[in-house]
Amino acid sequence: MAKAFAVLAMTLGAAACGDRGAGENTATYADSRDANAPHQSPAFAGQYRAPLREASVPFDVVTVARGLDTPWGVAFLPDGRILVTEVAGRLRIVSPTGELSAPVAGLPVVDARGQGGLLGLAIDPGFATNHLIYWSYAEPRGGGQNNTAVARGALVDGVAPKVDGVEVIFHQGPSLGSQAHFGGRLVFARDGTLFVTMGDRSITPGRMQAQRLDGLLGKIARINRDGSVPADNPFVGQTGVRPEIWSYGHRNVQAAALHPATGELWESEHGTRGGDEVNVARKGLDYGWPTIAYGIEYSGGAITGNITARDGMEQPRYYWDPNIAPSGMTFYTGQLFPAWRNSLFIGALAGTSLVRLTLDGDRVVGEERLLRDRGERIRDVVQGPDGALYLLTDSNEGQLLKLTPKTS
Ligand SMILES: [Ca+2]
Repeated sequence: MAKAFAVLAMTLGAAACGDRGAGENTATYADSRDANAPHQSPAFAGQYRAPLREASVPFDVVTVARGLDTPWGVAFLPDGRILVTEVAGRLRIVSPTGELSAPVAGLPVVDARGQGGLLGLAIDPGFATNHLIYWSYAEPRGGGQNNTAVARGALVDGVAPKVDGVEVIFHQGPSLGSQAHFGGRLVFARDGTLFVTMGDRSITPGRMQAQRLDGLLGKIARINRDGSVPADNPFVGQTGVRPEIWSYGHRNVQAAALHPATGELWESEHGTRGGDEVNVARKGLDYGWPTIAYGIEYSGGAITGNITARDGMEQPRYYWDPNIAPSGMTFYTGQLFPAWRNSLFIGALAGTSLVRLTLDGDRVVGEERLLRDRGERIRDVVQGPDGALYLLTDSNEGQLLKLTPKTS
């Protein structure tokens, strides 16, 4: 192993950081738990266990809405109302004062077993005139099979809200009989194309397709608003390759956001035990899963070839061991919390906290865990038009929370 790491470190042109076990000052890291894979070394300094950097910003946690049954995605309409998905298949409109609408009618049936259900949301950049919204979901395909899908429709307001003209614009293929790893975040790029994050479906037949370009398992896709393929996607025109693919080698991407300065797509994905990652998902690149990975199998033991780096495969910008289980992310750009500007916020499920990463370019230089005292799984985080941070708690008694500057 030592020889393999030395060769890989040279190949990468990056100095290995050495054994992070002995001598590490864990008191300066945000997580005091032991690593699952202490034998592994990061590929570059700062890729792992960034120093604890607490901004010590005082804030209040305000409950905007409660009584949400396992909410998953949250998005703001231009008028300040809030859309929230509940995994069982219900889409709710939340007023600024916290009233929940009746479920929005007209959505396709979802497969809500396991990690499936109604998932992510995006609002059309032209919503003010076309009223189009987009949602991702686990799509039942018969015989217990399913896949991630994306639909869109025009939101029609009223006492009984509905979506009109619904079209399913994207189907992940192939379908598999699995109830896990649906990905599900939707992010509009600046050019108006739509990124769709997906997973490898967890089971071995899916995992082994994350490196294959003839299917959409373990990929991030980029599509036009009508579901067609942008002509400048990286694999357009190649025989036997799905042209929707933007990047590949992903395990399960449940967090994604555009960097406010560069416009690039950042994502955070679930690894195995000790391998959650932050990546900058760039055009046509391979993010390694399952050939390279940090951490170990959940069942114990090494992943695939037990290597963490290989030529031609991208290193994560950052990884966690032990896991946080990342879901939902946003770059903070608002005025309410100047000390948090340009931080990357990520919801943590297993980590039951809100992770704040301090960045220097595409390097993570500090980490802080907020809301730890509440002990809640955080499923999504977005910045509201008022500059507050809005969070969903992952629970069958879920809440929409808002962080605002402390008033007393
Ligand atoms: Ca990776």
